[in-house]
Amino acid sequence: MHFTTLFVGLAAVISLVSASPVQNKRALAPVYRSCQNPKQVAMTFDDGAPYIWDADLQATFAKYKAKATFFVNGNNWRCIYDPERVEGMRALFKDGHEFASHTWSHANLTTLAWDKIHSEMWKVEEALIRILGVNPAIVRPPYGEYNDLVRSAANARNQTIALWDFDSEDTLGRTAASTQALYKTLVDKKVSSIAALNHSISNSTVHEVIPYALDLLSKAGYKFVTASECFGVKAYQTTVPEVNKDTAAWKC
Ligand SMILES: *[C@@H]1O[C@H](CO)[C@@H](O)[C@H](O)[C@H]1NC(C)=O
Ligand SMILES: *[C@@H]1O[C@H](CO)[C@@H](O)[C@H](O)[C@H]1NC(C)=O
Ligand SMILES: *[C@@H]1O[C@H](CO)[C@@H](O)[C@H](O)[C@H]1NC(C)=O
Ligand SMILES: CC(=O)N[C@H]1CO[C@H](CO)[C@@H](O)[C@@H]1O
Ligand SMILES: [Zn+2]
Repeated sequence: MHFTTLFVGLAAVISLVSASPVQNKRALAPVYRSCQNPKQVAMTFDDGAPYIWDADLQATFAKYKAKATFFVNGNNWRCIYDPERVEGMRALFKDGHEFASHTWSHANLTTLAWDKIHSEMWKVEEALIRILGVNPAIVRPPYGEYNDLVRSAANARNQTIALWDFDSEDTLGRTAASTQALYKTLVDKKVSSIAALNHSISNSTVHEVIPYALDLLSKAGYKFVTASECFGVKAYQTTVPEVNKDTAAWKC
């Protein structure tokens, strides 16, 4: 019995040692789906942010002293360089909300070649550096679709991949009431922690579901955390002074 355990243990050590040079050749970014600690909830918003309801979302979160995370696209529902969107993002950022990459145009990264993946990733990083002065350390691939090429591209860019473990399904044509019911079921199940996916481009998400969900979750004793706190990673690789200068180049 002891020999078996020892043997398995040794075998594991040996395979770790021999696997590491191979891994280094083409290291893959880690993929996170769930918070590291119990009673945490990360409310994350994709696709919009910037979108037209950001200020309303900001006010709702302020009521609960809660922080959200925005996985932004550069050019999806709106252009990230639209002056109103720039202003909205800066206001959220100043309030302590977190920003991460959702890539430039919401393409399915698993269909793209290496260079195109990098360009989808870089263009939105450049926008966040220009607008907020931060280079994100977290990327969420559109549709949650990734393969090893995407993981190695993220790793080469010093980024981790963040997914979710609760989909509020607000893009699937649900009514606000049925999305609220999904949150209710989740809280009733007393799940340990929650990394929730929502879409800030949905009117009913922003105005009906989120106020309900924040109330429910805070009463159930969950602590609202950003994606980086939830997954236990850094939010940003570097922070640089805001680069507000040459805005003529800020185009979608
Ligand atoms: C993304 O592309 C892969 C590979 O072609 C495909 O299997 C998958 O269904 C696509 N996902 C979406 C959401 O379009
Ligand atoms: C958004 O939803 C609210 C109700 O929650 C409604 O009053 C408003 O007209 C909607 N706005 C748009 C642009 O659909
Ligand atoms: C990589 O990102 C981390 C934060 O996640 C940062 O501390 C580190 O400086 C970055 N490394 C490089 C080479 O940019
Ligand atoms: C815009 C977007 O990413 N929509 C996705 C949201 O999540 C649902 C469920 O995972 C997907 O079906 C949508 O494509
Ligand atoms: Zn998306």
